[in-house]
Amino acid sequence: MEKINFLIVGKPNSGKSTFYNTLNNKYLSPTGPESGLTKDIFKSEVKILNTNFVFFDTPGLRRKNKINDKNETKLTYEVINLIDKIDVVFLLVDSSENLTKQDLKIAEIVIKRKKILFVVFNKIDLIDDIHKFKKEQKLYFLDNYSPANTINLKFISALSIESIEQILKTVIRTFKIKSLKISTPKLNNFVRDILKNQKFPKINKIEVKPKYMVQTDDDYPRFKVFLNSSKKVPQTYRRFYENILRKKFSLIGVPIKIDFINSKNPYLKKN
Ligand SMILES: Nc1nc2c(ncn2[C@@H]2O[C@H](COP(=O)(O)OP(=O)(O)OP(=O)(O)O)[C@@H](O)[C@H]2O)c(=O)[nH]1
Ligand SMILES: [Mg+2]
Repeated sequence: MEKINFLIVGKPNSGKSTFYNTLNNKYLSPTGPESGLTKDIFKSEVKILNTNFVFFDTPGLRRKNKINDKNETKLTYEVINLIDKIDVVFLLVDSSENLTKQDLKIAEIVIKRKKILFVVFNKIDLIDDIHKFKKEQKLYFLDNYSPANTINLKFISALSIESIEQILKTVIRTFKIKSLKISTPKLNNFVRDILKNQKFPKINKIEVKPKYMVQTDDDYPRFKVFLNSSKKVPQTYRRFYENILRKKFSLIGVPIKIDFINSKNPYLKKN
């Protein structure tokens, strides 16, 4: 049976404990309007959809310069360290406040550690024009986290979630995508196809083309792509390649990494 470690983080008062209780279908972690209510990490194990979920509720993370309590500092480090041992992070944002620097800072940590990230706009019931709100947030992430396929967006009201199962199904699906292993023949069929059908961006007037690619042995989809060029590829090329690769293999909502290897690389000569 699959086991998924599921961490809820976010600023104080964003509704983490409310969401945690809803997931557990039990009032385990105290909630309330006062900020900074949760003072410890809560952990629970629940079997849902044939999956062992380990849920973690955490104290709200405040900016470092706002903390002057040793215990809070210690807990903040504990939460940040916990991210390493986690599969899925739900970063809860209070929809009635703007997305803050602190939210984005937490998101960056999760992205850097190659974890599955859901940015969850909670308290959506407090928003007047939900349609407009969703559109704006989606656009923001598309513009600032390109390709946006790294981040999953959700809009919920933790007080009255219609279907926890629906949310957890998405989580399981994304978890499976992250552990996907694509065979070398499949990857090279893909390379052959794009060589036939695609124009590649030029570097110094030369169209930079892939020759061969493999997936590495990491715990998230990571690839090595061997190129016909000896030049370091620019960010635009990386994005271009990542987009078509994600599309082809439906690598949506998960971190991926592509290492481009130039033909002058000694590794390539050896092989
Ligand atoms: N309107 C609305 N209120 C919510 C929602 N979710 C939580 N709340 C309220 O927001 C307040 C804070 O909720 P908590 O779950 O305690 O928030 P928290 O993130 O755990 O807060 P800390 O433990 O202090 O970091 C409570 O008064 C909740 O009832 C929601 O979806 N809609
Ligand atoms: Mg709490």
